[in-house]
Amino acid sequence: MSKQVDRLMDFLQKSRSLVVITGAGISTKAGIPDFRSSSGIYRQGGVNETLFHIDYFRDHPDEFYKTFGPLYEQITSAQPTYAHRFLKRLEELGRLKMIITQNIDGLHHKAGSANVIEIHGHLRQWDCLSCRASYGTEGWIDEKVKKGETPLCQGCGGILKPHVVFFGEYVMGLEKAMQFVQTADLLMVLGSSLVVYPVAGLPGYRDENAHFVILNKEATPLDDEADVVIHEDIDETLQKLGFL
Ligand code: CNA
Repeated sequence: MSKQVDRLMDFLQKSRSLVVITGAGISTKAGIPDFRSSSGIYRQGGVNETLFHIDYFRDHPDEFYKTFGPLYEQITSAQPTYAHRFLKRLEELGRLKMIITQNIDGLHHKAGSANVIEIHGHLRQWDCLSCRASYGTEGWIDEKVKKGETPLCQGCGGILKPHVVFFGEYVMGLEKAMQFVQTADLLMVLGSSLVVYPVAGLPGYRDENAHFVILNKEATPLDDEADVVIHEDIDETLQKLGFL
């Protein structure tokens, strides 16, 4: 094992209060592209940050759903990766206190993790922009969205919006996330470019004695602050630790 992996193992064995921040990179092995890496959604053409801005959604819901349909299909059929299962195991062992995820794919839930803050929301709920009614993912909503069609509220005919945080909207659970970061003796970031705020600012709230680890294929703006940085595939790194 490399020195960095040895150190990570040591931190994990000693930690009693681990908090993990996850980003799109933890789910690429499940077949869901991230946003910013070389094979990410932004490099595929046709999709950019505008599509995920709340103003665009309000003004062009049909265009949004047309582009989002195939991505939704990809996300909802994906299965948890080794890393998702690894985190669930650490929770079972009583070591992992909280996962703070930027992902909307629900894969931590699918893996069975209970302590998850989904700071950018999720796709298990749909909210009417007009009358504020909420729906779980019912068959008819699922079918429509997969076909690239706009789901409408059964009560008032308003546009249904997935319960996710678009650019230009407030994130969910930030206060709670900050509190968990402050109590961590080990803070790990898995698969995030650490450029999207406010999540990119969360590591700044860690205790000065906490260890800080970043596992991400590409460099991040916080690499210099971390005790361990490994620029490799997350699953391959975690498999070397042998917890599962
Ligand atoms: P990002 O900015 O796309 O960064 C992802 C990072 O992960 C990149 O730096 C990659 O180098 C790295 N990466 C990709 N695959 C791997 C791998 N197998 N092993 C190690 N590192 C890898 O994504 P962030 O999460 O930082 O940005 C936040 C956005 C992206 C949030 O708003 C998310 O909601 C949004 N997003 C979510 C999903 C999802 O739910 N799965 C998918 C795409 C985008």
